[in-house]
Amino acid sequence: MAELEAAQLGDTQVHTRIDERSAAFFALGLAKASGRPVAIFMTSGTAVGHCLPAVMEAHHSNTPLVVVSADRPWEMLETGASQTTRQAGIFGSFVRRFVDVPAQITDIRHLINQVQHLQYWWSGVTKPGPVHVNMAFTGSLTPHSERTATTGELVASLCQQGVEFVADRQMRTSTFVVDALRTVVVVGNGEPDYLVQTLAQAEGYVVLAEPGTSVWNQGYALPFEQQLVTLLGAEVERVIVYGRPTLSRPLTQLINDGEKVQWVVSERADYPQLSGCVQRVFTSLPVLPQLDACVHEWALKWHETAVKLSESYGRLSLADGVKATQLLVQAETTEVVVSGASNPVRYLDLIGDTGSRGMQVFTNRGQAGIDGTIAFARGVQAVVGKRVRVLLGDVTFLHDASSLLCAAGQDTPDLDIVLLDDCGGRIFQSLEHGADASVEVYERFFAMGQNVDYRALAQAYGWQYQCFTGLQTGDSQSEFVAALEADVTGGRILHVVCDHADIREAIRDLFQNPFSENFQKTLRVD
Ligand SMILES: Cc1ncc(C[n+]2csc(CCOP(=O)(O)OP(=O)(O)O)c2C)c(N)n1
Repeated sequence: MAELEAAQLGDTQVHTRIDERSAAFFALGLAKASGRPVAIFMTSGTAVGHCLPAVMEAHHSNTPLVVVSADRPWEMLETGASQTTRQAGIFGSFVRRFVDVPAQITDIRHLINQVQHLQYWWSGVTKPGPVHVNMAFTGSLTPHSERTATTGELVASLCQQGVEFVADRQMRTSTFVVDALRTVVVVGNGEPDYLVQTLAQAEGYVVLAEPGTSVWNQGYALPFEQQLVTLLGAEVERVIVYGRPTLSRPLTQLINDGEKVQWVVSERADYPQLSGCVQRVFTSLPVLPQLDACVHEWALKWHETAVKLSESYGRLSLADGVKATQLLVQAETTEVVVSGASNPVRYLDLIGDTGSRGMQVFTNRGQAGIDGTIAFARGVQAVVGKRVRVLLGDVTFLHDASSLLCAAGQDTPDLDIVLLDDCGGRIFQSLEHGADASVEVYERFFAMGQNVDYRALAQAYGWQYQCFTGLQTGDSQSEFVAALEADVTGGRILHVVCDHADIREAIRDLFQNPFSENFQKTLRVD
């Protein structure tokens, strides 16, 4: 119990028992009678197993029980070390959530963040239930060991409600006053259905959204979200997150910045927050505060910067893949786009067309996998019944090439597969991997470019095929645009050969301040 003694317990009471089964049922009684969560702490081994009956009861009766079990570090498991067994997941589906805490924690905020996510289960916004936290320890847990301090943090964060969870019924009674916080709304995939209507009525808010969200598709978001956050993010005072943004580092940093007021709108326990700095989680759409006129003015600056970026990008030498994406989006004939993961969806984001033409973009951002993209697009095409354009990298294409298959006697679908062929996975080239690995290591283990005759492959599956090289030249661009505008039926593979040598620099150029002299110098003079 040393950790409990060390913790900031507030008005939390501590009881002791010698039998874990009895302790767990005692805790259950406390929790049921008080309606408040009760934590039970025990050593490793069979001690944990003794909690199962009480956990089962807590599950079926929606009682907030928090089982905190001590464990040995992973290297001692399954080695014959004393008092070790398989504690991970021991309660199976009887707990709402299981957290396995390693012996070494590099940043205590991560532990606090996990506890804050657990608090969802006893916040009152959903049916409560038991959770299990399994904590590994190296050495003995003495009153003054380093790990005791960590456990103290765990206990302290269990004792405080770090996040305010706001449910629908609470919202109706609470009225927001006008406030003057410079606010950015960030929308990721999995956003609520009626968000567009909410944002249509919200004035003075800067709205940023990832491609594929309803807000992006319907043109409600500012273009160039990554660039804008990089340039102006420091001025933001409040962030409101809808859905699960996953696409870019600037946005990830913004929504995890503890210096800003952070609100999340999510009905899920795994609401997006990595660093434990969220203050409020709304489990249904909140009525947004009205913003003071000075905030409206501040938001105008974001709009002006977006316009400036848009003007400048028309004159910037874009990398082949980015250029192809831009031409694809600008083509009047592009109505529905399926974007593969990796760079293509980021190119869509970077080039800044927010789909104001009503272009519809579909992405699979739930897991951001590169798998199944062609099959997925065929599914989308079968529903929308018009030509669908798929934007994907070569590895993504090859991963799912077998989905080009059509049954005997069946026509290929009305699908344009725009294959950005930069000979392998190039996303890592613009990240640390690219900077750290030698060219040989990068090509072999990260890029993994394959030797493929795409023309022959297209022919084998009965798809039409066109190849475009040197997209930097006007001729090649016109050829590509002509292909996009052609009146055709059936499936086509539009193979764009991309030069990837300077991709890192080309992407970095997109992040310059459009008002700076330096940036102006990088523009093409027509
Ligand atoms: C199923 C699956 N396997 C592996 C990954 C990891 N991964 C992310 S991006 C990427 C490379 C994709 O290469 P490519 O399709 O050529 O696109 P590029 O990076 O060149 O834009 C890989 C392997 C993943 N996201 N999904």
